[in-house]
Amino acid sequence: MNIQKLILPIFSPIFIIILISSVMVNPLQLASSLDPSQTSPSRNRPAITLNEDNVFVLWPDNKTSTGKSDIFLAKSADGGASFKDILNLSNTTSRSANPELIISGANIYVTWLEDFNNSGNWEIYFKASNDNGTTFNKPINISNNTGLSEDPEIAADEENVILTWWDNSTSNGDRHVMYRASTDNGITFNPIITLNATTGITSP
Ligand SMILES: [Ca+2]
Ligand SMILES: [Ca+2]
Repeated sequence: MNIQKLILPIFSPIFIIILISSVMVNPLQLASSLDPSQTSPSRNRPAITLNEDNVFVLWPDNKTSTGKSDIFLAKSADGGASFKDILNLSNTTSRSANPELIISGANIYVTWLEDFNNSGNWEIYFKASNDNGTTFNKPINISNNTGLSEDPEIAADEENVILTWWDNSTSNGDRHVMYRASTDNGITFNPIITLNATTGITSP
């Protein structure tokens, strides 16, 4: 067999064009892949936390009157033996997804993604309870920008609450890790800090 005949087609212009086309990212596929409802199904799962006998389970559900998902919370006060008082925490006519929660003393902190006004602009929403989940404060739009905000994570300690998420709202459209902190149990939040992986920490 003539090995040269086999090698030459690999370097032919047609083969190279096919190769480049196969590795290029289709812009439509990229846009689709940034839709949290499509790319993060594994993240769109129930979340759970507990404090002594209090167990909280959080999940997204589209069995709503609008057919658009909301974030529901179930609380058990007997170590998970029984649950009652299922609360609809988002209660919006747009999609609500990817919930996370954390407990710190009598404070329950919840974050999720909200398809703001069904616009495709996903935002990081936050809601706090300061009475062990009996009542919740009004939701806060933590990201509040026109970029795609997704994958929120939350942590808390005493009166401090911190949130991080991905966001592409910067001028060049790059995705950055965003950070926002509260020092009063989630009542108010400091300005957003953008964590830039290439130049260090910058504030918008
Ligand atoms: Ca909703
Ligand atoms: Ca946003």
